Amino acid sequence: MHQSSLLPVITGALFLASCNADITDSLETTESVVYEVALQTDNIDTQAEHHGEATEPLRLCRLFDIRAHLIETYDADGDGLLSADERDTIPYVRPHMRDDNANQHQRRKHQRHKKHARKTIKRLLRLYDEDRSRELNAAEKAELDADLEIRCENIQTKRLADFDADADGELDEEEWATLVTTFQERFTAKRETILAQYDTDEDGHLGRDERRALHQDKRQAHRSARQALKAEFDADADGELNAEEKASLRTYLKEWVRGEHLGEAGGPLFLRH
Ligand SMILES: [Ca+2]
Ligand SMILES: [Ca+2]
Ligand SMILES: [Ca+2]
Ligand SMILES: [Ca+2]
Repeated sequence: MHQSSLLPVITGALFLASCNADITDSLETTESVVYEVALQTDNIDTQAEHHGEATEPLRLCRLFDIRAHLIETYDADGDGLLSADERDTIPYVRPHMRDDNANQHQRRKHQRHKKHARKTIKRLLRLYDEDRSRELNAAEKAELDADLEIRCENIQTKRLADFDADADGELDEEEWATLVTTFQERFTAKRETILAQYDTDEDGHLGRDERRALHQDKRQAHRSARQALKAEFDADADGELNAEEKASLRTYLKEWVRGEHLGEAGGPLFLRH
């Protein structure tokens, strides 16, 4: 059994080594979904029906615990890993496809989400790939993992500040319920703002052209945010980032990963969702 499961891995590795792979390919699926969830913890943009499921990993900080929880809940074939298919069944990681006959709209949404998540993880990995080898070595990975745990601690501190009504240092069920309702309301409000702006035929959801307009604006927003960051770190104002300027930008972006700028405006859009 070990042989049969190792062979594709080895072939895969050789293949990747030979074709200048995308950095996300260097990451095993289980690992990448743990990172996705760890990044999400600040902002569970998910449908109301999945909030119950989504709040469980929200309580966890250590990547080890997130992983254990995900394996326990979603490892359908019990091999101790999450395959791409198993990952896609986690409702707060991917928009749910209700059944095998999911309609085209659901499928497209699912695909878009997947692409977006992959991009986010790619940016995250590249930020920690100090030697630009297109994969994270043990030291680089250790830094990322440690930063994500600090992120979670910072998020929990902020949550206590925001939701620990009786100030006993933890969130009881009632306080959790308030947190979840608040997140839900935020999600609904965000959805309404988007609809107000892009649902031009006012049928309550975004058709193809309407979505295209939304995505165009989003791309533009990402471009502007990147340009703004670049300008901010271009200390000698020569229009380029030299090695030193790049290094300080990376240091700053890592502060965002660690959740040291929660609730602030600006910063990298890929860490805001
Ligand atoms: Ca599995
Ligand atoms: Ca590396
Ligand atoms: Ca409390
Ligand atoms: Ca410069």
